[in-house]
Amino acid sequence: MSDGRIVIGTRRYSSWSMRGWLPVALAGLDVTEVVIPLAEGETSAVRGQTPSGLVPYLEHNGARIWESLAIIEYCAEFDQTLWPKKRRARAMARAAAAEMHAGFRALRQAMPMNLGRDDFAGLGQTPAALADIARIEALWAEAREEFGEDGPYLFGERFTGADIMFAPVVARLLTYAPPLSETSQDYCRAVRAQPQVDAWYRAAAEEPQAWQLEKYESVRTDHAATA
Ligand SMILES: N[C@@H](CCC(=O)N[C@@H](CS)C(=O)NCC(=O)O)C(=O)O
Repeated sequence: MSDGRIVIGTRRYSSWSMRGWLPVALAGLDVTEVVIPLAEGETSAVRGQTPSGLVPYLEHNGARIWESLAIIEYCAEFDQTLWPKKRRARAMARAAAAEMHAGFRALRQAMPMNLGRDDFAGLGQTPAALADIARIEALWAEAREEFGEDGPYLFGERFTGADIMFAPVVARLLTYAPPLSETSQDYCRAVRAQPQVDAWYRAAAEEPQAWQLEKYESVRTDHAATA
């Protein structure tokens, strides 16, 4: 018998689920996975199934944790490498993760996560989304410059809570392909190749076609990049 369960939505689309599932996988918690396919329109398939009516949601040995960032913090109690060892780096990693959790709404709206499309390149580039991307690139460059010397991730060798929070952003940047610096492109490649991220992509590719939703498969083309 497992120690609990992690409730997630459709992997292809659910960026917050990815942020909750990755730390559980990295910390090696023994929980059963429950996938609730997200629904079309305004209907919620999740309401009533978790305390907040949202995914991800973790139950583990009697602890009940909703909110992806709280799940990362919970998992970091079992795997302390989920935050950098040095206090200054840990402070920045937490600030970066919190900034992601609270913001970048324009990017999230213009470029919804879709792990299965290779024909969205150039779409979604609203001025506000590009401004979010500029801030994200500045933050990534600062972390890489100051703390990233011993590995490919934001704080070096270990894939931390900050990388977890940005993994679905990386997924969006790979799908929508806005212009990025070399540093950002290298970082995106490293995150995509990270074993647990790759496992998430592979499981997403196995999801039934019936789970695909029009609202995420049709992206507004009026914000396509001009040549
Ligand atoms: N702040 C929450 C956001 C969770 C969230 O918005 N999850 C979305 C899926 S990505 C959801 O459950 N939506 C309900 C639905 O689509 O029915 C967190 O960090 O976990």
